Amino acid sequence: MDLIKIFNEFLPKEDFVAYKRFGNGHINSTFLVISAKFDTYVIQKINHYAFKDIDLLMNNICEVTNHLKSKNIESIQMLKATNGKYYVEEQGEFYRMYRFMDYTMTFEKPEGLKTVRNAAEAFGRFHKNLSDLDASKLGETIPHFHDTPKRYRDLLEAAKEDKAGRLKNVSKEMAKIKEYSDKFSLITDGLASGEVKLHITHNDPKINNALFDENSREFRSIIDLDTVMPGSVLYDFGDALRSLFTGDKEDSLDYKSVVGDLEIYQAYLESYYKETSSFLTKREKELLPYAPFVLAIELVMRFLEDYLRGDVYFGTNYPEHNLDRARTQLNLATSIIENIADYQKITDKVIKDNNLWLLKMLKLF
Ligand code: GN1
Ligand code: MG
Repeated sequence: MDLIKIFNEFLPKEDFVAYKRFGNGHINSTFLVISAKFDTYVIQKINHYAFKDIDLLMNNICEVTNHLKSKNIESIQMLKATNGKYYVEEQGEFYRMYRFMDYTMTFEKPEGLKTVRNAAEAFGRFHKNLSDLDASKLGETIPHFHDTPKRYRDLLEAAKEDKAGRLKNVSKEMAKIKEYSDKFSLITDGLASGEVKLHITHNDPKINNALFDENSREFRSIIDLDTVMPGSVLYDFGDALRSLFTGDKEDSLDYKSVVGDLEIYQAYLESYYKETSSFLTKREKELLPYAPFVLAIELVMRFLEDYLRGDVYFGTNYPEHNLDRARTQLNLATSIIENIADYQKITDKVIKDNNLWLLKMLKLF
């Protein structure tokens, strides 16, 4: 890969000085680049095994960033290359580039409840700000991305094929997942019946996909927009919490150390609900406590499927990496569902308090 050449296809008149590998994503390869003018850029090699249609992918991203820009909301902006596109092709690989947002940082785990609240507000506003973007302008970059019942069928298929000869190592996990199968379609059934609405959602709202100001720790922008497409806000709500509960322990070998945290749940819900209560449907509100479980068990299936297929999708550092990730998320999913009554209680209270506050405000008028 010739990064200098790629850089100059976006900025023919600027000089490239240095680069380093950057970020902790499992899908794309990311590089931080500095130019002779001391401007910093991000170059990403797009994983086209995961993203089959690069034009559709880049079109989605530009629709979203332009929409945010039109509302004066700070966000990353893709650069146009000399070929007139927002990506270049180099030896069968696809690259894109954008200006790094100076003085920003990401968290791999929350720095206390303040980060949790900031992230919740950020993703809640993201949903709100994109709610008037015409969804028909966006395509599905990965079809059925959060279709949990389909993810389960894919897992069973991978188990049947057992391409990597690893099924023998995962019988306990397969049995445990099966126990939960009556809950896989909670969100997709809602979408099918219309009780859960389609929105433009992020679909990968890991805590490290939000940029924060280095000094104030305030939220600046949401990144990693590859999976922004029509979906349910419950996907984002559930996955953000799954990621906050997991923190930087997604690869932990101490599986049992990864469990749900009711304090984090409450803080996230309080801030998220303030931003979104006006458009959440009755069914969406009912499903809030279940969403982190559904997204955690779905990720168990995805890691396990990849393990059974021989590690073709997620980047791995050692042979059992996907299995360890699956076990960690399985412990998390189990801990959430075993305590679902507590998640429910907190949800009821947050919704009730919000309603009371609204009533109080109404009385003032
Ligand atoms: C991938 O790119 P990254 O690491 O932020 C994955 C997510 C998973 C996550 C698990 C496109 O996200 O869906 O939740 O790994 N993204 C894609 O860490 O599959
Ligand atoms: Mg990422």
